[in-house]
Amino acid sequence: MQPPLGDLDVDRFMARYWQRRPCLIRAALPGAQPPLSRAELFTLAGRDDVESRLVSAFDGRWRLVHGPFGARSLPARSRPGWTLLVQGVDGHHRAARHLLDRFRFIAECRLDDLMISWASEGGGVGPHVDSYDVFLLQVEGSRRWRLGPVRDAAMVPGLPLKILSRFEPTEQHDLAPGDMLYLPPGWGHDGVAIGGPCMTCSVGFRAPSRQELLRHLLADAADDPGGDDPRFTDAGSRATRRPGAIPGALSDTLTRWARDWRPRPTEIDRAIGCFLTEPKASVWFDAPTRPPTPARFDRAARSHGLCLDRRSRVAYRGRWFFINGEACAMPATGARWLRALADRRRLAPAMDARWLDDGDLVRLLRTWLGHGWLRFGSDDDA
Ligand SMILES: [Mn+2]
Repeated sequence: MQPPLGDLDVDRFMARYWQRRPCLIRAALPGAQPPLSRAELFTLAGRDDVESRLVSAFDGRWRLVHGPFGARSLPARSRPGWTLLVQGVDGHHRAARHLLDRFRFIAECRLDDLMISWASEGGGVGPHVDSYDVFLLQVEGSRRWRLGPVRDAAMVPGLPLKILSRFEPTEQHDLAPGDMLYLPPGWGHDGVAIGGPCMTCSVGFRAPSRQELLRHLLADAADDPGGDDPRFTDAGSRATRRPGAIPGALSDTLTRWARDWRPRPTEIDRAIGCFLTEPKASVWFDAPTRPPTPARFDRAARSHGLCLDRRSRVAYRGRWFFINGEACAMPATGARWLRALADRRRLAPAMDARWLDDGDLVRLLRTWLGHGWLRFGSDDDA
């Protein structure tokens, strides 16, 4: 599948622009269509398992409301100055997920989600800055983007959303359907619908922070002391006259435990993979009501193949395979098939599918299918 970069070579894009500087790509995806209609987007915003926001600036007053939004709770489409933002559309819509598949020239564990915004004339979320990389693909109508480096990160105080108080754009571009703007983290930007309503797809990539990793690593370590878990002893200590004070020996021992603690390399590997494949809090999987018997699994997999659920996050490294925040040791013979599943998000059907002869692999796949993480067929069928 072609990367949506128009005439720009993907290696050149990565070397010159990724994480470095903004890049405007005219006709990045010629003939781009909205992956879903405005009506479908509004319907999604009415669901309580979908994260949505309404931002308006009526009479110059910024307002932010969180969804879900009932059919009649959004402003009139003809009223200028508002925008609806729907997060994680890729988890709910096939064409939206397919759009993301074009961005697989970047490791999937860096992918955040597809956010789609619909703005009435003049609508936008104001000048702001993000800590994520984002590809802003125009799919309907026109949007005027102004952007520039952030010299002053101060926000307008007292607003429900973060708006740069001193935004000094250095560039301005009007994007038509098929045009795309790439922004690295830390660039100020402001996009406004011009000449009528518009729809924009934001393909966001997450950059993990050290704090986020440590939270996972320490939580894992807390759950699994890993063999010996020493306990403080103070035989021979004297009666205290200051019972409120922490005894020196106690403090020394605990300090030493904290200082000497090192995660084992395998714990680090696990924590990294689990952290990077953790589904978002809003994600739920639909487990099949009746998991297939081994015989039916074999028949269905041979004739339809398997694919990952749209919401599943997978990754591999070394002897570990990670799926939706869980780690499993790579099965010895099935490793190449699991890596293929992660790289292509599916295992193709074939009557002679050799991956179905691998008992360890099939046991894993059946378990994951039972969780709703995998399905028979391809994502085109759903
Ligand atoms: Mn933004």
